[in-house]
Amino acid sequence: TPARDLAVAGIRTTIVDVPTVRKHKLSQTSVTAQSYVIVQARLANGVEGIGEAATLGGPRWSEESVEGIKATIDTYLAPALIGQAADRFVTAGERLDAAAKRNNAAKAALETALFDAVGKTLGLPVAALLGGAVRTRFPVLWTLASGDPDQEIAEAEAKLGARLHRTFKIKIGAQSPEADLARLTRLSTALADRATLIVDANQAWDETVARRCLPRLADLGIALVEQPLPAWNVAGMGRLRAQGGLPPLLADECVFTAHDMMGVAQAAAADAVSLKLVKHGGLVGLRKVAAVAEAAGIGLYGGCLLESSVGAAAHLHAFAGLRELAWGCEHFGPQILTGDLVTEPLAFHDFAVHLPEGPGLGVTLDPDKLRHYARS
Ligand code: MUC
Ligand code: MG
Repeated sequence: TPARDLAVAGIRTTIVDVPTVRKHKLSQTSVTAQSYVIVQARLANGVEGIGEAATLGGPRWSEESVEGIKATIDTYLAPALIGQAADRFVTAGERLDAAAKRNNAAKAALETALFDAVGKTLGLPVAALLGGAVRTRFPVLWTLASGDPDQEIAEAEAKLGARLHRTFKIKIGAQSPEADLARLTRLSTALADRATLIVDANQAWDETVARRCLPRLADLGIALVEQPLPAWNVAGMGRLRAQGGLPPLLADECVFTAHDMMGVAQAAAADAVSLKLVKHGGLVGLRKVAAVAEAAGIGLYGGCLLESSVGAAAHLHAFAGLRELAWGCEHFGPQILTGDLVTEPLAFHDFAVHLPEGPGLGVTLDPDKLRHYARS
């Protein structure tokens, strides 16, 4: 087989469960292990590319679960790519969309594996395939989500001391707004002069609660509020922003597609958008959403779903070529896992996560670790 034969020859999917260092509590779910589907795509030239579909607490953050992702890839999506040229990313995306509606995390994992395989074949990083890297270091935040303020303050102190993180995202909405405000008051008193604090409500509040609580978050110096309202209530986010005197709002679950992004722009419903492969269906889709946001003057934030170094590397390659990434990124995922899936996990130092070097994603799947964390 010629070394440049980029036809997709085979696709393998593996469900893995990797325990986290502590319980991670969101408004709608809590996890003690992160579950992913790892995709291995083999080309006719023998090169293998990898990708990852992340979930958070089963089908509760979005509608996709690892069980559903694996079944959809094996039954519908992989057959649409077999025999196709791996470097025709847009055509591959079209074929995936024809084979299955939505299923964005599944599609993103497949497209990532194609990018990795093509990059490895050509000796180019994925960022180069996407137009070239503007940056190789990304300021990275840490999420405080145990729900116990004493533990959260101690955790933040340790991260500050180790020069790993100085922006913290606090997960709210699992308890009453009053209880969260008391917790945030404690955190901001302990940390505010040394750290930037943002919050993520994961859709927990309604418009009335948000109207009452957002000014108090502004008083506490909270720099950004992520998805305070349900994903459907884009108009409500627009009304909140029109009220003024509130922290900037970050759109997360309300923006999956470029069309969603356009709707948020038209409703003036967000100051920034969280970009994630699981929402946008791949690196090409992520860059499309980013382009719509840029056109509307909406800032870019490098979002995550607690990916391992595989999925995090894919995001960094997609973020690397953005002209502006005003809000930095949150790819702390590799650091919250008790183990990783690659031979050399992503590097974290000086308050940043660093773009791995080398062709493709720049990370190598460790077969022993894959076997170790694979669901039996
Ligand atoms: C989310 O909604 O942003 C990302 C970081 C984190 O702690 O939770 C996720 C999902
Ligand atoms: Mg969020």
